[in-house]
Amino acid sequence: MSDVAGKPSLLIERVLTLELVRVTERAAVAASRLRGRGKEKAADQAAVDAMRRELNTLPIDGTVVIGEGERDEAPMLFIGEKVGTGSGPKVDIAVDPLEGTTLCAKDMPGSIAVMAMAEGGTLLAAPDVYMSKIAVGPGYPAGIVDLDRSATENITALASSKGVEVRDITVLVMDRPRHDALIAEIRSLGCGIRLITDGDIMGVIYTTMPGESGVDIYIGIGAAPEGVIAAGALRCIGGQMQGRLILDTDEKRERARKMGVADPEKKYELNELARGDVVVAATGVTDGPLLKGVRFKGDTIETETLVWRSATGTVRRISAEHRNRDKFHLEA
Ligand code: VTB
Repeated sequence: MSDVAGKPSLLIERVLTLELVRVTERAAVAASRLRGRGKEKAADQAAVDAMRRELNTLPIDGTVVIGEGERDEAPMLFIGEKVGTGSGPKVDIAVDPLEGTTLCAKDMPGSIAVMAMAEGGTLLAAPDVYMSKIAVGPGYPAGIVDLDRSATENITALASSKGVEVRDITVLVMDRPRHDALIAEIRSLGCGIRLITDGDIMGVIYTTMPGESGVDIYIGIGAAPEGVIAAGALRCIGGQMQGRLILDTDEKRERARKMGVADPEKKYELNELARGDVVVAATGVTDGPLLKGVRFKGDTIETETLVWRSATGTVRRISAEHRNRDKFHLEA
Protein backbone atom coordinates (compact mmCIF):
# COMPACT_ATOMS: atom_id res chain seq x y z
CA MET A 1 0.00 0.00 0.00
CA SER A 2 1.64 3.24 -1.02
CA ASP A 3 1.70 6.09 1.42
CA VAL A 4 0.78 8.51 -1.34
CA ALA A 5 -1.39 6.51 -3.69
CA GLY A 6 -2.20 7.99 -7.05
CA LYS A 7 0.64 10.46 -7.44
CA PRO A 8 3.14 8.56 -9.65
CA SER A 9 5.94 11.06 -9.08
CA LEU A 10 5.64 10.53 -5.34
CA LEU A 11 5.51 6.76 -5.76
CA ILE A 12 8.78 6.92 -7.73
CA GLU A 13 10.12 9.34 -5.15
CA ARG A 14 9.31 6.79 -2.46
CA VAL A 15 11.53 4.28 -4.22
CA LEU A 16 14.20 6.89 -4.85
CA THR A 17 14.33 8.10 -1.25
CA LEU A 18 16.77 5.38 -0.27
CA GLU A 19 18.70 5.85 -3.51
CA LEU A 20 19.54 9.37 -2.33
CA VAL A 21 21.07 7.83 0.79
CA ARG A 22 23.53 5.93 -1.40
CA VAL A 23 24.46 9.18 -3.14
CA THR A 24 25.35 11.05 0.05
CA GLU A 25 26.96 7.95 1.62
CA ARG A 26 29.39 7.69 -1.26
CA ALA A 27 30.20 11.39 -1.23
CA ALA A 28 30.75 11.31 2.53
CA VAL A 29 33.06 8.29 2.36
CA ALA A 30 35.08 9.86 -0.45
CA ALA A 31 35.54 13.11 1.47
CA SER A 32 36.26 11.30 4.72
CA ARG A 33 39.32 9.64 3.20
CA LEU A 34 40.85 13.14 3.29
CA ARG A 35 39.46 14.13 6.68
CA GLY A 36 42.00 16.12 8.68
CA ARG A 37 44.53 16.31 5.84
CA GLY A 38 44.22 20.08 5.38
CA LYS A 39 43.16 19.64 1.73
CA GLU A 40 39.82 21.48 1.30
CA LYS A 41 39.75 21.40 -2.48
CA ALA A 42 40.84 17.77 -2.81
CA ALA A 43 38.25 16.64 -0.27
CA ASP A 44 35.54 18.65 -2.04
CA GLN A 45 36.54 17.26 -5.44
CA ALA A 46 36.49 13.71 -4.09
CA ALA A 47 32.96 14.27 -2.80
CA VAL A 48 31.85 15.87 -6.09
CA ASP A 49 33.24 12.97 -8.14
CA ALA A 50 31.56 10.37 -5.93
CA MET A 51 28.22 12.19 -5.78
CA ARG A 52 28.12 12.77 -9.54
CA ARG A 53 29.03 9.15 -10.29
CA GLU A 54 26.22 7.86 -8.07
CA LEU A 55 23.66 10.46 -9.19
CA ASN A 56 24.14 9.30 -12.78
CA THR A 57 22.97 5.81 -11.89
CA LEU A 58 19.58 7.05 -10.65
CA PRO A 59 16.48 6.58 -12.86
CA ILE A 60 15.74 10.29 -12.99
CA ASP A 61 15.69 13.11 -15.50
CA GLY A 62 17.52 15.40 -13.10
CA THR A 63 18.69 18.98 -13.51
CA VAL A 64 21.17 20.50 -11.09
CA VAL A 65 19.63 23.76 -9.85
CA ILE A 66 22.01 24.19 -6.92
CA GLY A 67 25.50 22.88 -7.35
CA GLU A 68 29.19 23.64 -7.51
CA GLY A 69 28.77 26.84 -9.45
CA GLU A 70 27.75 28.19 -12.82
CA ARG A 71 28.66 26.18 -15.91
CA ASP A 72 31.82 28.20 -16.61
CA GLU A 73 32.99 27.93 -12.99
CA ALA A 74 32.51 24.28 -12.19
CA PRO A 75 33.40 21.29 -14.39
CA MET A 76 31.02 19.06 -12.50
CA LEU A 77 27.60 19.37 -10.90
CA PHE A 78 27.29 22.85 -12.37
CA ILE A 79 23.96 24.65 -12.44
CA GLY A 80 22.00 23.26 -15.38
CA GLU A 81 23.91 19.97 -15.64
CA LYS A 82 21.71 16.96 -16.42
CA VAL A 83 22.14 14.04 -14.04
CA GLY A 84 20.58 10.59 -13.83
CA THR A 85 19.88 8.02 -16.55
CA GLY A 86 17.39 10.41 -18.18
CA SER A 87 14.47 8.01 -17.72
CA GLY A 88 12.18 8.70 -14.80
CA PRO A 89 10.69 11.74 -13.09
CA LYS A 90 11.81 15.24 -14.08
CA VAL A 91 13.38 16.51 -10.87
CA ASP A 92 15.39 19.41 -9.48
CA ILE A 93 18.64 18.37 -7.87
CA ALA A 94 20.36 20.52 -5.23
CA VAL A 95 23.75 19.31 -4.05
CA ASP A 96 26.41 20.25 -1.56
CA PRO A 97 28.76 17.26 -1.88
CA LEU A 98 30.86 18.52 1.01
CA GLU A 99 29.18 21.13 3.18
CA GLY A 100 31.96 22.44 5.39
CA THR A 101 35.11 21.72 3.38
CA THR A 102 37.23 23.43 6.04
CA LEU A 103 35.53 21.43 8.78
CA CYS A 104 36.49 18.26 6.91
CA ALA A 105 40.05 19.42 6.21
CA LYS A 106 40.55 20.21 9.90
CA ASP A 107 38.46 17.27 11.14
CA MET A 108 36.21 19.68 12.99
CA PRO A 109 32.60 18.78 13.87
CA GLY A 110 29.63 19.22 11.55
CA SER A 111 30.67 18.57 7.94
CA ILE A 112 28.21 16.57 5.84
CA ALA A 113 27.48 15.39 2.32
CA VAL A 114 23.98 16.60 1.50
CA MET A 115 21.55 16.74 -1.41
CA ALA A 116 17.90 17.44 -2.14
CA MET A 117 15.65 16.09 -4.89
CA ALA A 118 12.39 17.91 -5.63
CA GLU A 119 9.71 18.05 -8.26
CA GLY A 120 11.00 19.92 -11.30
CA GLY A 121 10.90 23.71 -11.00
CA THR A 122 10.10 23.83 -7.28
CA LEU A 123 13.43 24.72 -5.66
CA LEU A 124 14.44 28.37 -5.72
CA ALA A 125 17.28 28.60 -8.21
CA ALA A 126 19.38 30.67 -5.84
CA PRO A 127 22.45 32.43 -7.22
CA ASP A 128 25.67 31.95 -5.29
CA VAL A 129 25.20 35.03 -3.13
CA TYR A 130 24.56 35.55 0.55
CA MET A 131 21.10 35.18 2.05
CA SER A 132 19.77 36.59 5.31
CA LYS A 133 18.03 33.70 7.05
CA ILE A 134 15.91 33.02 10.07
CA ALA A 135 14.61 29.57 11.02
CA VAL A 136 12.91 27.72 13.86
CA GLY A 137 11.71 24.14 14.18
CA PRO A 138 8.12 22.82 14.27
CA GLY A 139 5.53 23.38 16.98
CA TYR A 140 5.35 27.18 17.07
CA PRO A 141 2.51 29.46 15.87
CA ALA A 142 2.82 30.55 12.24
CA GLY A 143 4.78 33.76 11.87
CA ILE A 144 6.49 33.41 15.26
CA VAL A 145 9.66 34.82 13.72
CA ASP A 146 10.18 37.27 10.88
CA LEU A 147 13.23 38.64 9.07
CA ASP A 148 11.76 42.13 9.30
CA ARG A 149 11.72 42.08 13.09
CA SER A 150 14.78 42.56 15.29
CA ALA A 151 16.67 39.66 16.83
CA THR A 152 15.38 40.84 20.22
CA GLU A 153 11.77 40.74 19.05
CA ASN A 154 12.17 37.32 17.42
CA ILE A 155 13.97 35.73 20.37
CA THR A 156 11.52 37.23 22.88
CA ALA A 157 8.54 35.92 20.89
CA LEU A 158 10.13 32.47 20.63
CA ALA A 159 10.88 32.31 24.36
CA SER A 160 7.32 33.31 25.19
CA SER A 161 5.87 30.71 22.84
CA LYS A 162 8.21 28.06 24.22
CA GLY A 163 7.35 29.04 27.81
CA VAL A 164 10.94 29.74 28.82
CA GLU A 165 12.97 32.77 29.80
CA VAL A 166 14.72 34.68 27.02
CA ARG A 167 18.07 33.70 28.55
CA ASP A 168 17.13 30.02 28.09
CA ILE A 169 17.08 30.37 24.29
CA THR A 170 20.13 29.31 22.25
CA VAL A 171 20.68 31.06 18.94
CA LEU A 172 22.89 29.61 16.21
CA VAL A 173 24.95 32.23 14.39
CA MET A 174 27.84 31.86 11.97
CA ASP A 175 31.02 33.18 13.57
CA ARG A 176 31.71 36.00 11.11
CA PRO A 177 32.56 39.72 11.45
CA ARG A 178 29.31 40.55 9.60
CA HIS A 179 27.48 39.24 12.67
CA ASP A 180 29.31 41.33 15.28
CA ALA A 181 26.33 43.63 15.93
CA LEU A 182 23.88 40.71 15.88
CA ILE A 183 26.01 38.76 18.36
CA ALA A 184 26.29 41.81 20.64
CA GLU A 185 22.49 42.25 20.59
CA ILE A 186 21.87 38.59 21.42
CA ARG A 187 24.47 38.67 24.20
CA SER A 188 22.69 41.70 25.68
CA LEU A 189 19.63 39.46 26.11
CA GLY A 190 21.62 36.89 28.07
CA CYS A 191 20.89 34.13 25.53
CA GLY A 192 23.22 31.32 24.60
CA ILE A 193 24.89 31.60 21.19
CA ARG A 194 26.09 28.53 19.27
CA LEU A 195 28.80 29.94 17.04
CA ILE A 196 29.73 27.81 14.04
CA THR A 197 32.61 28.45 11.71
CA ASP A 198 30.93 26.67 8.79
CA GLY A 199 28.07 24.42 7.78
CA ASP A 200 24.86 26.35 8.14
CA ILE A 201 22.68 23.79 6.38
CA MET A 202 22.94 21.72 9.52
CA GLY A 203 22.85 25.00 11.46
CA VAL A 204 19.26 25.46 10.27
CA ILE A 205 18.37 21.77 10.67
CA TYR A 206 19.56 21.85 14.30
CA THR A 207 16.54 24.04 15.08
CA THR A 208 14.22 21.11 14.29
CA MET A 209 15.76 18.95 17.00
CA PRO A 210 16.54 21.35 19.88
CA GLY A 211 16.57 18.46 22.35
CA GLU A 212 19.49 16.83 20.55
CA SER A 213 21.22 19.88 19.08
CA GLY A 214 20.69 22.42 21.87
CA VAL A 215 19.76 25.04 19.26
CA ASP A 216 16.40 26.83 19.20
CA ILE A 217 16.72 29.32 16.38
CA TYR A 218 19.04 30.17 13.47
CA ILE A 219 19.63 33.85 12.68
CA GLY A 220 22.14 35.38 10.30
CA ILE A 221 23.71 35.50 6.88
CA GLY A 222 25.00 32.47 5.00
CA ALA A 223 25.02 31.25 1.44
CA ALA A 224 21.75 31.28 -0.47
CA PRO A 225 22.15 27.81 -2.05
CA GLU A 226 22.68 26.32 1.39
CA GLY A 227 19.56 28.17 2.52
CA VAL A 228 17.46 26.47 -0.16
CA ILE A 229 18.72 23.00 0.75
CA ALA A 230 18.05 23.68 4.43
CA ALA A 231 14.56 24.88 3.53
CA GLY A 232 13.98 21.57 1.76
CA ALA A 233 14.75 19.73 4.96
CA LEU A 234 12.49 22.01 7.01
CA ARG A 235 9.66 21.39 4.52
CA CYS A 236 9.94 17.69 5.45
CA ILE A 237 10.46 17.97 9.20
CA GLY A 238 8.30 21.01 9.81
CA GLY A 239 9.52 24.38 10.91
CA GLN A 240 9.51 27.98 9.74
CA MET A 241 12.10 29.79 7.69
CA GLN A 242 12.46 33.00 5.74
CA GLY A 243 15.27 34.11 3.47
CA ARG A 244 16.19 37.29 1.66
CA LEU A 245 18.91 37.35 -1.01
CA ILE A 246 21.61 39.92 -0.42
CA LEU A 247 21.97 41.52 -3.82
CA ASP A 248 24.09 44.53 -2.92
CA THR A 249 25.76 45.10 -6.28
CA ASP A 250 24.50 45.55 -9.84
CA GLU A 251 26.41 42.41 -10.86
CA LYS A 252 24.64 40.30 -8.24
CA ARG A 253 21.26 41.80 -9.13
CA GLU A 254 21.86 41.03 -12.81
CA ARG A 255 23.02 37.49 -12.03
CA ALA A 256 19.91 36.93 -9.91
CA ARG A 257 17.66 38.43 -12.60
CA LYS A 258 19.06 35.98 -15.15
CA MET A 259 18.16 33.16 -12.74
CA GLY A 260 14.58 34.38 -12.56
CA VAL A 261 14.68 36.60 -9.46
CA ALA A 262 12.22 39.41 -10.27
CA ASP A 263 12.25 41.25 -6.94
CA PRO A 264 15.77 41.62 -5.46
CA GLU A 265 14.30 42.60 -2.08
CA LYS A 266 11.86 39.71 -1.88
CA LYS A 267 11.48 37.96 1.49
CA TYR A 268 11.07 34.29 0.63
CA GLU A 269 8.86 32.15 2.83
CA LEU A 270 9.72 28.51 3.43
CA ASN A 271 7.34 27.32 0.71
CA GLU A 272 8.90 29.71 -1.77
CA LEU A 273 12.42 28.52 -1.06
CA ALA A 274 11.38 24.87 -1.54
CA ARG A 275 7.85 24.65 -2.93
CA GLY A 276 7.11 21.08 -4.07
CA ASP A 277 7.56 17.57 -2.77
CA VAL A 278 11.15 17.20 -1.70
CA VAL A 279 13.49 14.59 -0.29
CA VAL A 280 16.70 15.57 1.47
CA ALA A 281 19.55 13.27 2.53
CA ALA A 282 22.60 14.14 4.63
CA THR A 283 25.45 11.80 5.58
CA GLY A 284 27.92 12.74 8.30
CA VAL A 285 31.53 13.30 7.25
CA THR A 286 32.92 14.51 10.58
CA ASP A 287 31.11 13.84 13.85
CA GLY A 288 28.39 16.35 14.74
CA PRO A 289 25.49 16.81 17.18
CA LEU A 290 23.03 15.01 14.88
CA LEU A 291 25.19 12.76 12.69
CA LYS A 292 28.22 10.59 13.29
CA GLY A 293 31.04 10.94 10.83
CA VAL A 294 32.27 8.11 8.60
CA ARG A 295 34.12 5.33 10.42
CA PHE A 296 36.78 3.23 8.69
CA LYS A 297 36.97 -0.05 10.58
CA GLY A 298 39.23 -2.49 8.77
CA ASP A 299 37.21 -4.01 5.92
CA THR A 300 34.06 -2.24 7.06
CA ILE A 301 33.02 1.37 6.55
CA GLU A 302 30.26 2.81 8.72
CA THR A 303 28.06 5.73 7.71
CA GLU A 304 25.12 7.54 9.31
CA THR A 305 22.53 9.36 7.24
CA LEU A 306 19.40 11.36 7.94
CA VAL A 307 16.86 11.37 5.15
CA TRP A 308 13.74 13.49 5.16
CA ARG A 309 10.65 13.20 2.96
CA SER A 310 8.10 16.01 2.65
CA ALA A 311 5.31 13.82 1.17
CA THR A 312 5.00 11.93 4.45
CA GLY A 313 7.06 13.93 6.96
CA THR A 314 9.10 10.81 7.57
CA VAL A 315 12.57 11.23 9.04
CA ARG A 316 14.83 8.18 8.73
CA ARG A 317 18.17 7.76 10.46
CA ILE A 318 20.11 5.12 8.53
CA SER A 319 23.24 3.60 10.01
CA ALA A 320 25.02 1.44 7.46
CA GLU A 321 27.92 -1.01 7.68
CA HIS A 322 29.46 -1.29 4.23
CA ARG A 323 31.55 -4.38 3.55
CA ASN A 324 31.91 -4.02 -0.20
CA ARG A 325 34.49 -1.26 -0.40
CA ASP A 326 34.63 -1.48 -4.21
CA LYS A 327 31.38 0.47 -4.53
CA PHE A 328 33.16 3.50 -3.10
CA HIS A 329 35.84 3.43 -5.83
CA LEU A 330 38.44 4.13 -3.17
CA GLU A 331 42.05 4.25 -4.27
CA ALA A 332 44.20 1.67 -2.53
C1 VTB B 1 28.50 29.98 4.16
C2 VTB B 1 27.63 28.86 4.73
C3 VTB B 1 28.15 27.49 4.34
O1 VTB B 1 30.34 28.45 3.92
O2 VTB B 1 28.33 30.03 2.78
C4 VTB B 1 29.96 29.71 4.46
O3 VTB B 1 26.31 29.01 4.25
C5 VTB B 1 30.85 30.73 3.80
O4 VTB B 1 30.63 31.91 4.50
O5 VTB B 1 27.48 26.51 5.09
P1 VTB B 1 31.74 33.04 4.33
O6 VTB B 1 31.65 33.50 2.90
O7 VTB B 1 31.37 34.08 5.32
O8 VTB B 1 33.08 32.40 4.64
C6 VTB B 1 29.65 27.38 4.57
O9 VTB B 1 29.89 27.42 5.94
C7 VTB B 1 30.19 26.04 4.06
O10 VTB B 1 29.97 25.93 2.70
